[in-house]
Amino acid sequence: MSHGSDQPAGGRGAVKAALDAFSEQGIPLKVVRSFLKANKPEGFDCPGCAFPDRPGAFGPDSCEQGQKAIAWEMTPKKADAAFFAQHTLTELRTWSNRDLEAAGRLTEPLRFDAAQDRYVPIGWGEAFALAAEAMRALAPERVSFYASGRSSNEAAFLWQLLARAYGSGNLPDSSNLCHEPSGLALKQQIGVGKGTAQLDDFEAADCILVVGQNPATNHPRLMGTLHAASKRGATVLALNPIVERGFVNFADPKDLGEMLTNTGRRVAKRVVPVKIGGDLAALKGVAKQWFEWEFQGRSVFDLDFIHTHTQGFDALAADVKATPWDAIEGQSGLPRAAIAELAEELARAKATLITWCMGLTHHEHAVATIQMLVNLQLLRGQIGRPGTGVVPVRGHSNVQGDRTMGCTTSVSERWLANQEDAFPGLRLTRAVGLDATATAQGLVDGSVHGLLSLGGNFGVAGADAPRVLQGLSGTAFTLHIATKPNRTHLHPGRTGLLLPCLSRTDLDPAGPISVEDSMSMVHASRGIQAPLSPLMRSEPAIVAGLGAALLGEASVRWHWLAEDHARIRDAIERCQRGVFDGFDGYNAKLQQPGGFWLPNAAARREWRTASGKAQLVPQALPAQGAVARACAQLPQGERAQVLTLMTVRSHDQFNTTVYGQDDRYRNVFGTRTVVFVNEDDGRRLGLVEGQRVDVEGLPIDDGQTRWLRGFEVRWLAIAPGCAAAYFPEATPLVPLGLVAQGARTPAAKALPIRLHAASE
Ligand SMILES: Nc1nc2c(c(=O)[nH]1)N[C@H]1C(S)=C(S)[C@@H](COP(=O)(O)OP(=O)(O)OC[C@H]3O[C@@H](n4cnc5c(=O)[nH]c(N)nc54)[C@H](O)[C@@H]3O)O[C@H]1N2
Ligand SMILES: Nc1nc2c(c(=O)[nH]1)N[C@H]1C(S)=C(S)[C@@H](COP(=O)(O)OP(=O)(O)OC[C@H]3O[C@@H](n4cnc5c(=O)[nH]c(N)nc54)[C@H](O)[C@@H]3O)O[C@H]1N2
Ligand SMILES: [Mo]
Repeated sequence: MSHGSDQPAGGRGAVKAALDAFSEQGIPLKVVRSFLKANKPEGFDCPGCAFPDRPGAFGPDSCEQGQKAIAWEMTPKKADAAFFAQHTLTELRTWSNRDLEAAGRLTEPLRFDAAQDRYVPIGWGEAFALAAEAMRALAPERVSFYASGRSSNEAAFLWQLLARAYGSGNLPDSSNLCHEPSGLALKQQIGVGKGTAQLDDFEAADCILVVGQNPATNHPRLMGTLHAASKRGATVLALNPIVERGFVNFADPKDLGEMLTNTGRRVAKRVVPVKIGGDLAALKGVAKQWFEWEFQGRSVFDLDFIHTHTQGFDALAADVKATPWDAIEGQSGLPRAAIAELAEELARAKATLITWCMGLTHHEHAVATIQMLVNLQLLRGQIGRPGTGVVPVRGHSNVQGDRTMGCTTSVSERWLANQEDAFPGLRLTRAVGLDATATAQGLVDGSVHGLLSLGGNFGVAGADAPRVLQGLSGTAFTLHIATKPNRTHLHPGRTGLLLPCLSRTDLDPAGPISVEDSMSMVHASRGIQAPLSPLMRSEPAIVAGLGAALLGEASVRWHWLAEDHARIRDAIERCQRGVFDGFDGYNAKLQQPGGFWLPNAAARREWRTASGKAQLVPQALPAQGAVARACAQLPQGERAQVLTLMTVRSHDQFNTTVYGQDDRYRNVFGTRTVVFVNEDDGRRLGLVEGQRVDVEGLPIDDGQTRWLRGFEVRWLAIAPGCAAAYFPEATPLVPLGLVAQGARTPAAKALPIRLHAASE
């Protein structure tokens, strides 16, 4: 094999993969230079992820997955009326996720024709009139407005305005499926639901702990930052059931020496192989070790900080003390010595950053785990100083901005009142509506009658995909604003519209849009390529067209606003007063290279919590997780067969957009229907590598067994008892009711499974 397991993550392989993506899409090399504009002040915001830019950096401050996203967006291929005339929806439903999106960009508005079982062309005016008619026939509280995190602040602002003015508070978003637990945990503890660090902090930290995250695959720009940190002598640590290759062998595509020799270096000093779902125990173990050292006279805590800035120390101390080591070892899967080593590394550091991603949030006890992680930072005063902080690394490039713009079920009264003042005569509903899980449940039980989506692939991205898709087909109304066809679009309601929008790379006559990254930097983004068809419209223009048709222009001058994005920003500035700081002079500040930072009170050690202090919160170890509950239903003798499965990503996909079938970093080529297990577990269970198996998802609470058929077994360096398969292929295993407590994010990373020799 040319791509052996000794190849570094990143490096030449990453550059080649990115270039291949452009040539596969038939994009000439001169256009490839356009990606040099990605994440530059004069260019477009990379649609790849939400990790911030290095201001003023020279060269392609982008990465393999960003470049793939750009190549797929800039493709000359069209999924136009001719394409849809050739294929019925019944036929398209047999296509793979990859083939659907590989069909190309949507270029004209389409309407579902049930008699033909096809999408057929419709004019924009007619489409808006049809939508307005369908929506007027529905009760607004039965209609949901989903937002995936790729859109702009401007589109997101109009989206939530439209939903609430129509009378629906149902604003599910991809954050419900993603970092919801992080926002919730942080808001309660430090008063703001966002990360506290900035990019400079990565240069000042002497220790960076990366928890439940695979940055080589999913945030290559963070990987470059970690690589640089380790090179200057900072300690990088990972807590992860998989020894992901990027941690142990990574070559930075921007490091000429490493590129010439194609050699990587070890980035993480330690990869601590915690059991899936065992992080709360592991982090609590670190706290317990620190308390023991303090008790023995070694100074680990920042007592001044604890005294001045926190509340809850005694309760946390009592809780940690009462938690026995054997419970910590059992749940984390880590021997005490490994926990002590981690505790030692962190205790030694003067400035520690902790980042995390889906490995923490996709669990029933996600909020508790994140709070334990924040407890660790608070105990040592590691928030609000250079080189310190808590960093939930967001996924979608503007998912944080969507939230700031009010695309969420519950917002402040001030935000709503400001909008009513800004648009005289406007009335917005105060209803706290349905989130993503509630919307999916409503689609399954028939209580949600309409779904509109601003991007995303709602039917596939949530839990229990087959049932949700079936529910969508039974609705009265669906409307999707999208760049590419996907599976959700193939399940239209009785009235079904599919509307093609411009993307980040497309030139937009209404001027630049703006986005907010994971570290609260708001900056402008301008497209560079003429749209593939004059019939494509910007997202704000589509939302405005819908608003005008449904609600008229008396209060909100929808069309006037959408003609110039600066007008929408003026409205946002006005509505943000007293809501989120930092939007004064929005249009002017957007001209600054790199944009502007939305101040974060916690980063200044101002705690906007009820007590005015940062909260140390005791967290009991989870008593009966999903795997334990499922095992309890099995005869004693069969319990040892059960593995805990997590759904993960490869570098050859962006969520449900599958670019290709390879995962170089896990030695998988040409397939995605694989299930990874530890070799010892595999042999114990009588499996051989390469064998075909059926994956049995054990019933959790709802009595339903779920199956994946014909998956291939692969060995991987993964903690004992753990297994992994790719999202979205393994999504049918995720039960709709299994969610993070409090946040209701699907718990897609701790599924009890058994493997059986394939039935056919
Ligand atoms: N190439 C690419 N980039 C992406 C995306 C993509 O699909 N493709 N998606 C974007 C989005 S929306 C997001 S949210 C991010 C996702 O970024 P990640 O969170 O890095 O994505 P996942 O592949 O879901 O990775 C989960 C990681 O957590 C680990 N993990 C799973 N369960 C546990 C656990 O219980 N404990 C611990 N400690 N670790 C665990 C897995 O081993 C894996 O390394 O990436 C963004 N960037
Ligand atoms: N089992 C399992 N399920 C998961 C996860 C997991 O790890 N495991 N991860 C979860 C996470 S973290 C997330 S964020 C969600 C993601 O859920 P979503 O955001 O709903 O899904 P995506 O796959 O990102 O959406 C892709 C679609 O967005 C559209 N699109 C792309 N760019 C644009 C644009 O610029 N504008 C518009 N209007 N449309 C655009 C295209 O039509 C494309 O088909 O999935 C979640 N689901
Ligand atoms: Mo995400």
